[in-house]
Amino acid sequence: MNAPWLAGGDFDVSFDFRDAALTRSGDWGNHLGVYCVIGSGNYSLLRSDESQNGQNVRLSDPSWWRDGLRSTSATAGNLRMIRRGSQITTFLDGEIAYQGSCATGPMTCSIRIQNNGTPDAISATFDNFKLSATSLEPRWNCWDSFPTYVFAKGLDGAAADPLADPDGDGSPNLLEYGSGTNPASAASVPPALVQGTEDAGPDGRFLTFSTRLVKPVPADLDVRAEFSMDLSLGSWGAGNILGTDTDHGDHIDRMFRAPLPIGPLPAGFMRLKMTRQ
Ligand SMILES: [Ca+2]
Repeated sequence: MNAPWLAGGDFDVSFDFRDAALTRSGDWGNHLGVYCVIGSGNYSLLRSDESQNGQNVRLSDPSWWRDGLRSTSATAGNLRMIRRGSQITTFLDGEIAYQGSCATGPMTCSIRIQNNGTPDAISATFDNFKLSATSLEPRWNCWDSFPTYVFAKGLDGAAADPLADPDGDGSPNLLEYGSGTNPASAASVPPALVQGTEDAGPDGRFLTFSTRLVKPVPADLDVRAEFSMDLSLGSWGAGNILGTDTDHGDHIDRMFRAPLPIGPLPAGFMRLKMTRQ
C-alpha cells in the first residue's frame, strides 16, 4: 500500500494505526511507516517488530539508520514526521523520537504497510491520516516498482511476468504499468500511439509519435523509442531520437521525433520500447 504526495517546503504528516500485526521474520521487512523521499535520499519512520537491538520504532535518513529510538510492542499508536526548514522531527504518540537535519527540497511523502516478501502475515488499520505542507501535489502514479504494481493488481506467478497479458487485451503487463492501465482488466487498455509530423524549420519535417505515460514515470521503467530504415532485425537504434514531455497534470504525453527528417531516406519506421530496469 502506498499513498504518495509530493510535498514542498515545510510539511507535517501523521497517522494512527490500530490492530497492527507485524510478524517478524528476522529483519525489518515487515513494517508500517511514513516515508519521505527526496532524490535518492529516503527518510522513513518505521514501526516494526523487534529489531536485533530490541527497538521497534526508528528513523532512517540518507546517511544512517537511527536505531534505538523507542522500544514498544504497542499494536496501536500515532506516527508523525515534521519538517521545518532543514530540521526533521519524528514522534511516537506525541513524544519526540528523533530530531536532526534533513534535506530541504520537495519530498514525496507516503504512508505504507509493507511485507518483506516472505509468506507471513502483516496487517494494520490506518486512521486519521493528515498531511499538510507549504505546497502539495498528488503523485498520480502510486506504484514505485513493477512487483508492487502487479501484486496490488492481484497477479502472481506467470501472470505477473512483465511480458504476460493475463487480461488478454493485447498489452503486456509492463506496457500497462507504464501507461497507468489495469493489467487485470481487458476494459483498461493503453491508449494507441498518436502519430504526427513536426515542422522543424529549415531541416524539414520529422516523423513523430506520442504515447501516454503515468506520472511520475516509475524509476524502474525505461521508456524510449527506436528507429529503423528497413524493419530488419538488428537495424533498430535509439540514437538521436528527441523525446519531449508534456505535463497534463495527471499524466504525461511523451513525443518522440525521428533522428532524420522525412525525405532523404527511402523509408523510416519508429517503435516504442519499455524495459524494466
Ligand atoms: Ca494486458
